[in-house]
Amino acid sequence: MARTIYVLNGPNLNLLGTREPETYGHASLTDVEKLCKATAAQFGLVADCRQSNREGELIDFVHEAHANKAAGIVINAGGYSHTSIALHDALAAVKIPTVEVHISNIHARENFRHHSFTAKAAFASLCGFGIDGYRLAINGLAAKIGAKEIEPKIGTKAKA
Ligand code: CA2
Repeated sequence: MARTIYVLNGPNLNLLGTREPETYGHASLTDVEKLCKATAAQFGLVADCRQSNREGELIDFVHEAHANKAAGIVINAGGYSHTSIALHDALAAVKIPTVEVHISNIHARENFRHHSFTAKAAFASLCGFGIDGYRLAINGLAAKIGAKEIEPKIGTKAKA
C-alpha cells in the first residue's frame, strides 16, 4: 500500500500562530505539520506537508501527489477553498481520497466562506475543531484507505 499522504496548506496559513489567535488559535504551521506527521506515523503513514500562497503551486502539489502514488490528501486550501475551480478540478482529476480541513468553523463566519469548491472533490470535510481537525482528518483518511493503527497509545492496549 502507498504510505505517503500529502498535507496541503494554502495561502496565509504560514501565518498561523502569529495573529488572529481568536480565530485560528496559537499553534504555528510547524506545530500543525508535527501533529500531522505524528498522527500519520500511528498508521504507518508518512505525511508530506506542503504550504503555498500560490494557487498554481497547490495544483502542482496535487499533481505531484498523483505522480508519487500518494495514498491520500488532507487539504486546507485557505481562501482558495472558496474561489478555486482550478484546485477543485485538480483534486477531482487525480481521484486521490481527500479530506478537506478548516481550522475555523467556516459556516459560522461570513457568507463568502460558506461555500467550498474544494469540498466537492473531497470525500469528507471538517471545520471548527482548530488544528485538531488535521488529526481527525488523518484518522478518517486512514480508516478510508484501510491503514490500521500500528502503535496503540499507552494505556489503551488490552491486557492478556
Ligand atoms: O479556517 C480555516 O482553516 C480557513 O481555511 C483559513 C483561511 C480562510 O480564508 C478560510 O475561510 C478558512 C485563512 C487562513 C489565514 O490564516 C491566518 C492565520 C493566522 C493569521 C492570519 C491568517
